[in-house]
Formats: sequence, C-alpha cells, structure tokens
Amino acid sequence: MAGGKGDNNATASVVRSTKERKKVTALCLTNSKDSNFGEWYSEVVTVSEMIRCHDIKGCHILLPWSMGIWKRMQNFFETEMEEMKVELCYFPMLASKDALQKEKDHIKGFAPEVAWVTRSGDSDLEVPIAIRPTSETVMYPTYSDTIRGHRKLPLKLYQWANVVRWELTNPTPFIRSREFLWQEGHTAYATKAEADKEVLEILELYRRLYEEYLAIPVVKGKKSEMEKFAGALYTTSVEAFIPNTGRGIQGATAHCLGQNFANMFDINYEDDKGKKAMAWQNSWAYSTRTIGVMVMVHGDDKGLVLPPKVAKVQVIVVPVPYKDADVKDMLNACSATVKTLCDSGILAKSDLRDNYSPGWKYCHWEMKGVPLRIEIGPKDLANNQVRAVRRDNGAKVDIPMTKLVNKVKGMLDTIQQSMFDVAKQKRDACIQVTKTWDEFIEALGQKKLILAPWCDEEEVEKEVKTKTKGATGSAKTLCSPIDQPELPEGTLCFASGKPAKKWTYWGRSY
Ligand code: 87F
Repeated sequence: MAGGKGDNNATASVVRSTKERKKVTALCLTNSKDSNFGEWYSEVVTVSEMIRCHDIKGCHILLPWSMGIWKRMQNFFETEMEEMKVELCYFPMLASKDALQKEKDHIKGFAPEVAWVTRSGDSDLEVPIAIRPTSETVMYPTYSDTIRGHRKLPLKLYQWANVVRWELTNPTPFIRSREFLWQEGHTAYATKAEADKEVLEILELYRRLYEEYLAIPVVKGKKSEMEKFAGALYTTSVEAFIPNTGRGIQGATAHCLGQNFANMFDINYEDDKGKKAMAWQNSWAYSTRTIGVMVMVHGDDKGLVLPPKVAKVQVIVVPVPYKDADVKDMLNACSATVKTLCDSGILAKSDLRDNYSPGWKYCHWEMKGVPLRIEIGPKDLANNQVRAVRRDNGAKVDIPMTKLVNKVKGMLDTIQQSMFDVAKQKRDACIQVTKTWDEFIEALGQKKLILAPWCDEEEVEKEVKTKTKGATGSAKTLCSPIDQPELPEGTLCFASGKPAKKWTYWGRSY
C-alpha cells in the first residue's frame, strides 16, 4: 500500500524507471475507471487509504482519510440541525424483540437483514436481541412516553449512529456494507402541514450536501408507491447517477411517516380541546454511502479527486529540492507556507519526508485526491513564489507569495465549482427523455438516466421491472422530480399508453 511501512526500503533503494517505481510502491492503479469500473472502485478506496478490509464480509475499516471527509459532512449538518432546532441524542444499538415485533408489517421485507445477538459467553440469551438496522423501534417507545407525559410537540431529535443490515447481495465499500454510519432524524409534530414542510427542508439540506459539498448533481423527488418505505405515508429522496455504470443511486431519504408509527407505538398528545390526537412523524437519513458516490463520480485513473469542501487536506505542500540548492531554506519555506494557509483557515499540510522523491509524493497525494498541490523549488524560492497544481484538471499556476492566501482560496472555490459543473455536464449528457417503449428500451441499453411520462400505476411499474429483467438487474422508478417539467395535455405513459400523470426518472440502480 502506498506510503505503508513496507515500501520505505524499496523506494530508497535504486529503483530507477517510473514503471518499476510505480510497481514497487503501488502508486498506480492497475484498473481503469472506464474499462474496469468495479475493480477500479475497490482498488481506489483501498490504495488511497480510505478503507481497509476486515475479516467479516461486508464490514470495512474506515481510516482517517474517509473519516476526515465524514467529519466535514457532519460539521455542515450539525450547524444546520442547530438552525432547525433539531437536538442531538443517542439511543442504544440493541433493540428488543418485542419492540421490533410492533412494526412487523413494515419489517416483513427486511426481516432477513436483521442481525440478532443470541448468546453471551456460553449461555443462550432468554430472548434474542436485535442489532438496530434503523432505530424506529428503539426510539419510538420513548417518543410515546415523552410526548404524552410532559413535553409539548414538536419533538425533534437526531443521532449519529452505526447500523447493521445483513445484506445478502454483493457488498461494496460505502455503497452497500453490512455495517454503516449514518445520521438519522426522527421528528414528531401536531399537524401534517408541519411534517410536510420539514420533509422538504431536510430534502433541501441533502441536496446542498451533495451539490455544494460533494459537488454531485442530484434530483430531488418523490418515490413511487412501490419504492417508498413501507412504513411511510410518502418517501422523498435525492437521487444521484453514476455515468460509468449507467445506474441511479439513492443519495439520502426523507420520509413523512404520517400517523403509522404513532398508531403502532401510541405516540399521542392532548390537542387544544383536551382530546387525544396522534402525532405526525418524519424520519430521514444520509449515510456513509455519500462517500462512495463521491468516489464513483469524481475519481479518475490516478485515484480519488476530492472536492475541497469535504477534503481532510485541501492543500499539500511538497518541496522540490534540486541538486545542491539549500534544502533547509526550502523546507522552511514549505512550513511557512503551510502555517500561512492554516492560519487563514485552509486545511494545508506539508510532505517533508526525505525518503521519498517529489515525483513519488505527487503520485501519492494525487492518489489520495488532495485538491491542490503546492510545489516549492529553488526557482520559486528565488522568485518568492510557489507553483500550484490542480488535482481535478492538472492546471498549473505560479502564485506570488504575497498573494498566497487569496489565490489559494480562489483556486479552491474554482475547483469546487468546476467539479460540480463537470459532474453535472456528464450527468446531463446521460439524461434521455423517452416517450415510447421502444425508445425506453434503447435508452436503457445505452445506460441512460431515463425521464419518461408515466401513468403512476403500480401494475405498470411491476411489468416494466419484469420485462427489463437482466443479468444486471431490472429498470425501476428512481423518483418523480419535485420540479416537474410541463406535461402537455394528452401525453401518454411510455409503458402503458394510458394518460400520463407525471414525469418520472427510471433506470437501473444500486
Ligand atoms: C433493514 C432491516 C430492518 C430499511 C431495513 O430510511 C428494517 C429496515 O426499516 C428498515 N432497511 N428500513 C427502512 C428505514 C426507514 C428509515 N429509518 C430512519 C429511513 C431513514 C432513517
């Protein structure tokens, strides 16, 4: 692994050709994004030191490089939670069988994914205990007590938690793993109108997380009856798209639960007329899947490409010693540059190791996706300038030391915006409007993100699923965009030929 203990000697020894060096230090990906996407993804998340494998299938170790990204996303979200007056809490990870049974109707389809603790030491537990796959059943008994007892609505809580879902399909780091991290929000209101309003506010936060932070375009939309969470009145989501595989991916979700759980868990309050009324609830989450989507959308054959707003390190400063030039001055200039940047709030770091060449360091930090590299060589030192190199497009500029902070800030903003623009351009190029079945099938074969007029009938969605079944899964609805394009009178459903009710995105998905 790059930068690992084992390769120090190899690098220091006489390894001259680039090819050989890359082989020894594993700085080069052996798979390419375009020809070998699945392998490329697995390789890039491990070689960049985001994750390490664990000896339990579907579980991964999240290393500082990915946790640093997660932390920055958490910071954004926590600030917004405070603004919305949603309070942080923590509930246990173990759920009783009784509580889980209460929502058995909704859990039916999920039951095979629930992991159970059945023993302690040598003895069987009297009653097995579930590890939370989600926390409704853990939290809602408390909601019932709290709301009825002394607290007025609304009750707005969220927590950061790990959850376990014993996935049976092929695990993929971040995208589908058996244990993952998420933020889960659970709120209760007196009226449906308040709950509806919150769903859209949360959905907007998720859009901002993806578009402003991860630089990934998403569609805000409503799930079909078939694709919604069975326990919800309706489900909304932000949907991203992976051009390389032609698959949609649910980025985050916000449900209006209606009064379903309130009825199951007896979450009621006394209304102004002293009458018992059931609460209206929402639940919403985004998970570490966000990181996987970011890798898939932005990564390239040199490794990760991190958007500046989520990168753990935004600027890497590398000294470029040349023959007998004074190395000490150069190292001091690097440290001073880092200090100046850090003092102004930029996440900068230097790589002053003397047992790696500048070229090796370039590859290493490119693999890790650091948005901006600053090189300082003898000429730069003499001219009181640095050279900055963008990770996203390789562009190089010389920056006078006197303008360092402003220029670097400007470049980081430009990179952030440019990464979004490029990703949006690629995503948009994959969107295909189809009005007939033949067009739909053709677009599906071309890995498109399909926007089609639909009659919104479950039977029709089922039929589309059956008819498109193949080795790589079948087509399904991703969402109906909240911002609906105009649907001219008389438009027909692409699949059934009945009058269309809405525009809906379709495609294969993760
Ligand atoms: C897997 C096993 C057991 C999803 C599961 O989306 C139960 C479930 O209830 C389960 N997989 N779900 C739905 C989760 C709904 C909801 N929970 C709170 C969210 C957002 C956060």
